[in-house]
Amino acid sequence: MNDCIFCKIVAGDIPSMKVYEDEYVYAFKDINPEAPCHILVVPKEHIASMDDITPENSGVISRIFEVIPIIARMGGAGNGYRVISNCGPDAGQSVFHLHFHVIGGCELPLHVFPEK
Ligand code: DGP
Repeated sequence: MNDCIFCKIVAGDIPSMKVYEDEYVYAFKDINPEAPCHILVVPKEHIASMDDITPENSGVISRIFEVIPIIARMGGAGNGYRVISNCGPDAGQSVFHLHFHVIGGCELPLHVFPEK
């Protein structure tokens, strides 16, 4: 995708703080971290969101979940972490290249709406 910021990061056209890379997966530090460990894990292939996972492209999703525990430990979240993928406008997805936030490195609030 010509205008996709994460495709450009995967290609090395935009710099990133790489944490992990293999043939199918790229992981890098979020530019706006919300915890001591905040890493984005993306398929190298452009998939816009979770809504666009199909039987043809889903192999990379299992690969992502195989390597997330390694990536979390590399990022300093060995004591626990959370994986989030925002999908669509109500979830606040701002970059339309599928990505999984791996967040940890501290004790995380249990609830999406902490005031509840
Ligand atoms: P989401 O709201 O789930 O679509 O999250 C997108 C995340 O991507 C957000 O936490 C900030 C991050 N981000 C956006 N642009 C860049 C960038 O150019 N570099 C890095 N490292 N992260 C970015």
